[in-house]
Amino acid sequence: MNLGIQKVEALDAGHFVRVEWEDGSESRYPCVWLRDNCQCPHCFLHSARARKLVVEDLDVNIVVKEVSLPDRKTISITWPDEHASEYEAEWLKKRCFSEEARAEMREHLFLPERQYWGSDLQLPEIPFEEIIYNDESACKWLCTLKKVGIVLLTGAAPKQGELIKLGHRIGFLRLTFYGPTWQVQDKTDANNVAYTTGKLCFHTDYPVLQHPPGVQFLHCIKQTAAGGESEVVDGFHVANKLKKQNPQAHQILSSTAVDYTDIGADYCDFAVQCKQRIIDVDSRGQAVRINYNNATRDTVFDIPAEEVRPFYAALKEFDNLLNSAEHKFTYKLKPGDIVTFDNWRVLHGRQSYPSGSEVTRHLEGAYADWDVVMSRLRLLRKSILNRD
Ligand code: OGA
Ligand code: NM2
Ligand code: ZN
Ligand code: ZN
Repeated sequence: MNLGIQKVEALDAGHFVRVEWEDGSESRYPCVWLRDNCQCPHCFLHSARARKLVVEDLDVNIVVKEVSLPDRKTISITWPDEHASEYEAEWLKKRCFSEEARAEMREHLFLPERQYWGSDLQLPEIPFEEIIYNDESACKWLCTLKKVGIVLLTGAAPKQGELIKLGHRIGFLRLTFYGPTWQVQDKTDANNVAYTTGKLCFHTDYPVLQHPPGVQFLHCIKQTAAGGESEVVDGFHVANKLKKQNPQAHQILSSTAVDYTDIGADYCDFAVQCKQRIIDVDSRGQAVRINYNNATRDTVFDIPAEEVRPFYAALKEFDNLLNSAEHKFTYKLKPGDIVTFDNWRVLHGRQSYPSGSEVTRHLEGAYADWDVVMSRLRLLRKSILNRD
């Protein structure tokens, strides 16, 4: 693990430093990067783990004046202006520029591994108590949430307030216009279709926000006897299927900016507008976020008239795939269940249920940002690994 260095030399007229490790492998570091990342107190503020050196003071053509190996765990560089830098072997090894080393670091930092699923989903379950009191369980919860996109927490108290506890466990919840947490139940003059007894087709929450919530929690407090079943579908898996089946439809949905609107009052009054692509893709065309709520899709549609019908045709194709028996998974929440899911990836819906004068169904909901969730995951993983 803690590999030492057996040789160090300057290469390419001093533009690179080559490190030879004790196992015979090598790493090459560009000098401009080494100078930029000098760890001395003049260049780096250790209390903040942050760079003090400014780009203005960085010479992009810098070369080393002298490089040496005072011991097998450190390399020493003197720069042309006599500034001196030291770099530790372990620190350098982690930052090696080889394809493999960068892939390893990328995986460590971002856990990009994904398990796609369809109707065969084995909904992962963990007791709520365990993730609150046990770091291994909390880490397992968040890793699975990242990899699979959905985890059911069981055995929470069937009363409001459990999601506040979950918020404290990760750090903090995401406040929106619907409040810090929100009550999904039949309401008179509902300010959102979710607050009725009607069916909710597959959707992601809140595409009307520029940065939609990454993670959603739904805590079942009361469940109706008839109806009210939940449905989920893996949006990334279906987006891949659509790309294979109908590349043109995928192209339209990943390039058309769709208008969303949400106007009303709740936590405070609001008039939110946003443009989102229904399938948001990265530079390689891989889906990174689904932004789809048919209820809040605006009547305003800011595209040329000729493009409208092809858009609807593409949307219908995607919607059909989402709803196919092969892709969707159906379950019914019980009081005390908290479903936690990736709101950028997993689309969710619910069956309608009978309306009446009494409240027969009540979920408490909340959002969190992926930044907060991933931050907690990294910290939990670190504390678990360093324990023994
Ligand atoms: C929502 C929602 C699901 C449910 O409130 O956005 O999707 O089961 N609710 O009521
Ligand atoms: N609620 C559940 O995009 C949406 O309007 C999703 C949000 C009302 C907080 C519903
Ligand atoms: Zn320095
Ligand atoms: Zn929803």
